[in-house]
Amino acid sequence: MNTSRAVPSSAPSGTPQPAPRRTPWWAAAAGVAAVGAGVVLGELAAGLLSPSVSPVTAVGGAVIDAVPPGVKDWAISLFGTADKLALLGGMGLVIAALAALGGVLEWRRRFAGLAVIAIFGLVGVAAVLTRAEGSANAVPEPLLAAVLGMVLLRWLIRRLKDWSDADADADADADADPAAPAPAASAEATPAAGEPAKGPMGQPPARPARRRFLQSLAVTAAIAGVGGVLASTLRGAAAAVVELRGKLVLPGPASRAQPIPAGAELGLAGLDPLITPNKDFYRIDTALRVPLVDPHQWKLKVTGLVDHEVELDFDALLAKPLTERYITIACVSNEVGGELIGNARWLGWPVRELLAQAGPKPGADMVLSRSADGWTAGTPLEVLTDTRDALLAVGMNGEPLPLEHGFPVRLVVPGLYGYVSATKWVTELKVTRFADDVAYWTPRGWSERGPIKTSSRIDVPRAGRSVNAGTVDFGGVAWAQHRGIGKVEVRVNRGEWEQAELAPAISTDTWRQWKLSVPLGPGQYEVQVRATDLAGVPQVEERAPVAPSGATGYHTVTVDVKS
Ligand SMILES: Nc1nc2c(c(=O)[nH]1)N[C@H]1C(S)=C(S)[C@@H](COP(=O)(O)O)O[C@H]1N2
Ligand SMILES: [Mo]
Repeated sequence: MNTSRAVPSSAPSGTPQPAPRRTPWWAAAAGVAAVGAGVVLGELAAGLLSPSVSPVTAVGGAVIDAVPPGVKDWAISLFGTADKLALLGGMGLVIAALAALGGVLEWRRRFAGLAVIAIFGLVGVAAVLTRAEGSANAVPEPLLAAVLGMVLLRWLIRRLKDWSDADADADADADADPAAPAPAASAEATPAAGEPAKGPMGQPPARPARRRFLQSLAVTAAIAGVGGVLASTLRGAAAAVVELRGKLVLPGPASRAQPIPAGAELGLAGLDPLITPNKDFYRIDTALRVPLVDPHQWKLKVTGLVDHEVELDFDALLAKPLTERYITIACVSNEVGGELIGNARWLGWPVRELLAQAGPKPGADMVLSRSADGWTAGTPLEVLTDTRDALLAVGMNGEPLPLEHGFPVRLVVPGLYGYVSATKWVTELKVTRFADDVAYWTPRGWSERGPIKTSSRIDVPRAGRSVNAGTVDFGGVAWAQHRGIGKVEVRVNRGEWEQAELAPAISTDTWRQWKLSVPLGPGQYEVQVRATDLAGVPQVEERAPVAPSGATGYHTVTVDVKS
């Protein structure tokens, strides 16, 4: 270390020295490189230790959860299916900016930048801990990332100081007696091998210090780069499964899907399509990194309270007589008026057939389904053994399941929210009892049972849109899976409920479209919708949040009618 440390940022100088002025930029670069290397190694470690959650994906997931639904919808409408990519890109920019700031702070004041990185690490730990998919072995990664980032930043800033000090010394020499020998020939300022030796009168001793800093920066950037390549190679494994899926040809159904009755699709502009295309289908799971399951390696085990354990591989499953059904699935986290619901044509083998082979023992009342990434759902045994079309699904809208929707095999159960039934990448069905086993979300503030609540939504006119005075067309969807929708009503400005026209239903397991034309003069109106199921039970008016068992309340939109 140089003993004659000058004040680096305000070194008075007769000859203008570029380095000190550029120093904050180098400090910022040091911050970005150090944090980049840390983050990348954290991701790599996560790839090995806890494939389902990494520091970055955990923070990303936390951001997704924290963002209000309006902003989320806006981001999805802006970026479409690239919303997760946009989120990761945006996070990258924010992290880089804060890392640059950390570098400059550390340059200005020792530990200030390290504190910034430590906060990064703590945010990462907090995110990992609060993520649904978080587990104990996901905690060390953000800490490792932060510690590495801090060590690298400290190292880089020290070298940058050496360079800056050497520059300042050179300035001082230039200002002082030029014949005097250069002071403070410290180890750091000693020319390295290959560096031309400097005469006392010639080049400033800044050169080797500069080179050392730049070397260190390059090493750090290389760690980040190589780590990044490795991390993305891990991700490239996805490509192999994508290819297997692409080659897969699914058999036809032994039992065809219900025909779609004429008029089931009202064709109202702005109304969600009756059948949700796979690419638009909402995706909810705890895995920012999609589990990659090779169908040829896939096995499903039926275990627990059964007469015979059963094991099924993918070819055996495809050889079964398959059933095709339209089924609308929904997420318990769907807000009133929300989009976390979709209707698809699923192809699969009825779960009850599989359970019949296994023979559940008396006393069993729950099936704990487990996915390749360890997530679990607890479904009432009776729901999986009654006559409804609960499927071990392999196909979605005529294709193999998309990777994000559970390839190669998932559960689809009419009438229950996804978190208690729709296990994607399913690998085990354990027949058990609610008293003995607890599913993933149950200890996390969500109810043990999750029947879907009767709900309705206004899609047209879109909230906040203005429409022309005259006859205004309202339209939307209503759902009460496995009970069926019997009636949809609309009211304007809390007036009388008016019955909407209901499109024919595909089945009681699917949503139904509705529409109603209302003559409206110019002004602003509050419009509400409510549905009643086929048993005559209306949806709940009282507002309730999504936790613990699904939102209730009437979807309410404000419509501006222009003259
Ligand atoms: N393996 C796994 N399966 C899962 C989940 C999950 O986190 N992991 N989430 C469930 C939830 S909460 C819902 S709403 C549905 C959503 O299915 P989708 O993403 O195909 O729409 O998947 C269910 N299956
Ligand atoms: Mo969900």
